[in-house]
Amino acid sequence: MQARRRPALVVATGNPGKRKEIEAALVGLDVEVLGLDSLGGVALPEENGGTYAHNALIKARAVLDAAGLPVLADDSGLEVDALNGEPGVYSARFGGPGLSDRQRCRLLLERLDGVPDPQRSARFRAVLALLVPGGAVYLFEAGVEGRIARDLRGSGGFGYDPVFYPRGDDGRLLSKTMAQLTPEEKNRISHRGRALRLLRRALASGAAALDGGNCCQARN
Ligand code: ITT
Repeated sequence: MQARRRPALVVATGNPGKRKEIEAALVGLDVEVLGLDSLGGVALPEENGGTYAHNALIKARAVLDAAGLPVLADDSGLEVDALNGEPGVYSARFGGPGLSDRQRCRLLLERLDGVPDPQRSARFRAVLALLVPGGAVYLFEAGVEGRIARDLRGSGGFGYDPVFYPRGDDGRLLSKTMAQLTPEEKNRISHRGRALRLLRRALASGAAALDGGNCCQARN
């Protein structure tokens, strides 16, 4: 009897921090998780959509067209209320190209200079797009509320984690930034962790399938 091959799932991201978090959250699922590096040079297209969902779909579609395999893409960002929701979908490009994560964090703190704590509210949002050959499209969206710090704290995670104090499930502000949490702690409360749990639930219940289906949208 031939052994059944596990279905493949390509994680369409060039961000190593995201990739690590997504792979950790998919452990135990009956899928073979592949990175873009295993596809031999598939490049992500320019993200010119105006929403996280649009950009996640742009990335997933390009990789599905190139690889012909189920694809999972993440588009996410940090929305700062005192900056009218910026940087939002432009989070990766905030301050222009060539800046490091830490330089972007510092730029954000400069832009918030003089803004008092109660007005430093912000949230991370993530949309995951799962595209399956044959046309099925699934979107999973989640967020985490929090507050922008006054300086950088911690060295875990990536991106804006050192300047973001998240709120826990009870709504209370944590005393650690996202970069001071362990990967497991971050995953439990983060936008991406929550969206990935929606995805896991959909795959486990059969509401989403890597070999067909229609479409669905789940929010948290
Ligand atoms: P890919 O498009 O290749 O997946 P990217 O980093 O360009 O990688 P996005 O376009 O979705 O991804 O940009 C999201 C940016 O938002 C990311 O670069 C970070 O600056 C920020 N961000 C998203 N999730 C974050 C998280 O969990 N912690 C810290 N910053 C995060």
